Amino acid sequence: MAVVEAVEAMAGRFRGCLVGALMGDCLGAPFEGEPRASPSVLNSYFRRLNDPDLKVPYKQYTDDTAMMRCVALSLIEEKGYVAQDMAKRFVKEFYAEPRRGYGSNVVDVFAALRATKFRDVYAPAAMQFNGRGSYGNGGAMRAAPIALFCHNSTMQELVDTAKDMALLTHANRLGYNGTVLQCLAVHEALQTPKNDLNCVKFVENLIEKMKQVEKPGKDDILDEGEEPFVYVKKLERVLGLLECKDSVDTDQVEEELGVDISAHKSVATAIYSFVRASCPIPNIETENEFQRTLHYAVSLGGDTDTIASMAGSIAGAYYGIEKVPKNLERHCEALADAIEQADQLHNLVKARASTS
Ligand code: R7I
Ligand code: MG
Ligand code: MG
Repeated sequence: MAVVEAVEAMAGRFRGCLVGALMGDCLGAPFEGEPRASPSVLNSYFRRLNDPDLKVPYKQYTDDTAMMRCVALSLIEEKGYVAQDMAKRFVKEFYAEPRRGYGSNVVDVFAALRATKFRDVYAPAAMQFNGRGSYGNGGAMRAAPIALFCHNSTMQELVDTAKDMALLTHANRLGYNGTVLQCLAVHEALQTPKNDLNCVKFVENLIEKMKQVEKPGKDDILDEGEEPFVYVKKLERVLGLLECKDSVDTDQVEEELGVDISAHKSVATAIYSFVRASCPIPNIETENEFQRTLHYAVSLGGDTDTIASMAGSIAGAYYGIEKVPKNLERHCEALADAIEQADQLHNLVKARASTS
C-alpha cells in the first residue's frame, strides 16, 4: 500500500516532467542554431512571455516533442515497450508532419523503415553512418516518458528499455548511452525528495550508474579513436564546473560540455543546466528555479530546443507542475496533450504498483 501511496504523490512531478520537456522545446526552438542570445534579449523574452495580457500565437513544438509524444503514446497504448509499434508511430508522425525540424540523417531511417515494411525495425538505424550508427541527440531528446514508465522498475529494466528505444534510430554507442543517461537523470530527479536536492550527490549518483552502463562488455570493441567512459568523464566535468560556481561562463560550458546536436555534447549540458539553475545565476532575472533552468539552457546557445527540453524534463520531474509558471506554459502548442499523457503514464505506473 505504501508503494501505491508513494506513486500517487508523484502525479504533479509526472506532469512537470512532460510539460517541462514541451516548454523547453517550444521556448528554446526560436534560438536553435542561432548566435547565442544576449542576457538582455533573453530576460526580455521571458518577461514578455510572462505578461498575462500577452496574446500571441502558440510557440510550436519541434521534432523533439513530436517524437516524445510517439514514445509516450506507444508506452500507454501497449502498456510497455513494443519496438514495432514505436517505430511505426515515429514513421507515421514524420510523414504526417515532416516540417518539424528533424535531424538530417534520421529521416533516412524513417524512409528505410517504411520501404522495408518494418521487417527488422533495428536494421535501418544500424546502417547509418557506414554502419557506425548516429550519435545525434535524437534518442535522448525523446527519452523522458521511458523514465516515467520505469519509475518503479529496476535500474536494469530502465537502462535496457531506454537503450532499445534509442536503437530504433541511434545505433552508435554515444547515441544510445546518451539516451540512457538522460533517462537516468529524469529518474533520479523523480526519486529525489523535494527540497532535498544535493547537486553534487545528484551528479555523483549518475556517475556511479554510468560507470556500469559504459563498462565495455567482453564482446565490445571500441572504434578507432573512441574513448571509453565518455559520459562518466563528462559528468566529472559537470562536478568540476559546479565547484567553480559563478565564475563559469557560457564559453567554458560550450568548451567543456558542448552545446550541439550530438548526444555526448548535449546530455551532460542539460544535466548541468538543471543543477546549476537550482541556485541564482548572474544575469538571469527570475526567482523561479524551473524557469531559470530553461532560461539558462537557452542562454548556452547551440541546440537550444533540445538542451532546454532535456533540462526542462529533469527540472519538471524534480520541482513538479506547481513550479511551472502558468503564464509561460500557455504559450506552448499542445500543452493539454502533454498533461494527459503524463496522467496516463502515471495511471499505468499506479496500476502496476497496486498489483505488485
Ligand atoms: O539525432 P537526431 O534525431 O537529431 C536531433 C536534433 C535535435 O537538435 C533536434 O532538435 C533536431 O534539430 O535535430 O538526427 P540525426 O540525423 O540522427 O543526427 C543529427 C546530426 O548529428 C546528423 O545530421 C549529423 O550531422 C550528426 N551526426 C553525425 N555526424 C557524423 N558522424 C550524428 N551521428 C554522426 C556520425 O556518426
Ligand atoms: Mg528540434
Ligand atoms: Mg534541437
